[in-house]
Amino acid sequence: MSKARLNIGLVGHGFMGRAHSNAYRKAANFFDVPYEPVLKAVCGRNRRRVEAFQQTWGYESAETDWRKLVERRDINVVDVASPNDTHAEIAIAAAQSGKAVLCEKPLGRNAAESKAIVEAVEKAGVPNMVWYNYRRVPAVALAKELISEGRLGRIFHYRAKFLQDWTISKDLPQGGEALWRLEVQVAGNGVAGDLLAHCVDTALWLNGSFDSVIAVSDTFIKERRHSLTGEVRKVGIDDATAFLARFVNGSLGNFEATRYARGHKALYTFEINGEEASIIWDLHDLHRLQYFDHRDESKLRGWRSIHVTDSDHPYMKHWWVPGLQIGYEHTFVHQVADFLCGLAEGSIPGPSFRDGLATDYVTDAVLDSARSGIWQKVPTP
Ligand code: SOE
Repeated sequence: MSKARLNIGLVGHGFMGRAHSNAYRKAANFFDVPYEPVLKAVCGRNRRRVEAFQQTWGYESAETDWRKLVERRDINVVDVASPNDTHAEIAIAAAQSGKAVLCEKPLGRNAAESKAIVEAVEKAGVPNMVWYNYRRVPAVALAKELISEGRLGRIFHYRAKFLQDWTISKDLPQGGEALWRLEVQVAGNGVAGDLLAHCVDTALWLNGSFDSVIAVSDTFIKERRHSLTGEVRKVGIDDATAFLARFVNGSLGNFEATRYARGHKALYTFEINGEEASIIWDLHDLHRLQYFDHRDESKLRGWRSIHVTDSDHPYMKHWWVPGLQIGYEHTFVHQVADFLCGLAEGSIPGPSFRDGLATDYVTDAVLDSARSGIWQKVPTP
């Protein structure tokens, strides 16, 4: 029996546009989903480039004005994968047009913007989800299962870092296509929203709400040339930000993100220490979960390196035979599959836009604390 079709309108066709498009194409092949996503339209400002993307990925049409895409009656889902400064306007307009809305992380450039987006989708009552994809790495989902089963016992510590090194050169310009993440007006902030936000979203999911934070932050390169205008401008983003946290469950958090850790390209790791057991996960070895259980017989006790590829591990029965790994792009496929199932069941799994707002409350509090030098309470959304 043929499945109901769900027409996708994608705004933005950079790195994330590719990751999302690949996921729409694969989800119905590997998962028993109730809808078939149809690549109906892609939107980008440059006609030649958006049409090239349309051809490569098999979209039925291309638009150069996102407003036209949002108004189209044949679009069911608007996927916002454009730079951060466009998220609020497009997501709010899409909600007001009654579309389901998916949005790349971070939801807004700050919590105020995210709050407006949340209000719009909740007022319109439309399904919504933020692309915090690391929740859907099978090993991270397994960590969630182990914690939910109470295997770690009382949690004492949550430690996470996301390290990169691609902005160390002082000659790297800011702004423009591939470099908008360095321009504060477009990105909102630097590593706080781009990298720490991933650590915070995972932590909220695995360890619950934050109570308060205290942070340090710096901008190592103070001025950069703008890639489009050539003008040398002050850099407004945070290059490196670290913070300590108190969680509502009483555990202590320790977080760091930087683009100045020479040698590290995307080292996202977290470690959780509980009374009974601990877990460690590392994006560079994303199919493994390290697990230590103090209740094991003492002569055999030690860190287990679980190869998360078995059919009873999260998501894995949909892929290959046990022992064969999957990777980064599959996290987006999982997100689409979960979204489609949630749509049919009338309950979209997280992270919702309200969850995205919770992350932005934390990153705003972190940046406030870095400025003030004092502990900041984290509001609950
Ligand atoms: C930045 O380099 C970046 O691409 C982030 O924007 C992504 O969210 C992260 O997953 C990988 O790094």
